Amino acid sequence: MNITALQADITTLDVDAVVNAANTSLLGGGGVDGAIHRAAGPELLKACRTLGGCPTGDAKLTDGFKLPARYVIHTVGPVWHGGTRGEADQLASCYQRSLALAESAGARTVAFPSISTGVYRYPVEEAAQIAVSTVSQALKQCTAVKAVTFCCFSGADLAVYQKYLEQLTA
Ligand code: AR6
Repeated sequence: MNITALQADITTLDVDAVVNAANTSLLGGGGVDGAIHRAAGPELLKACRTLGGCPTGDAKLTDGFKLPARYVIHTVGPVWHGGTRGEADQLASCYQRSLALAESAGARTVAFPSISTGVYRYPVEEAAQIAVSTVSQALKQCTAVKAVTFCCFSGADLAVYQKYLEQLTA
């Protein structure tokens, strides 16, 4: 299948583009954002400073600098407020906008972290379901992007993503 999940540190992945779960400032933070900035080096922050931030649900592209990945796609997931403030649509939009940017950059392989499910507290079950269904739909419109990986940090998250991926093929 062209959509898979694995357990890894996303900064180590040899893919064309890694997606960063950033905040609206795009100026760095903790979690996967911190890890990506540390691994990419200070040039990444310099590049991000020129972008003027990013609204929730949207995405912006930079080079990957010292990362194995050629590009970083910075997207801003929603903060979880119980699910009644449009979080699901915003999260789906992160995956759609990120894939659209990957497609226009000509990236063939893309890795996503589990957007919003850390500091932003989105429940992983709901988030994984949205991630898998949105990516499987959006990939049908892609010609450049050939493969997407969900890069899970924990084994527990990986099990959830695997479950929804299996349902796709069932
Ligand atoms: N590789 C892959 N996944 C990771 C890594 C890594 N190196 N490190 C953490 N994760 P989070 P959010 C997982 O909190 O919820 C930042 O401060 C983590 O276990 O990184 O979207 C930003 O600047 C979780 O499953 O992102 C924002 O302010 C997932 O990545 C805010 O956090 C997302 O957790 C964004 O919060």
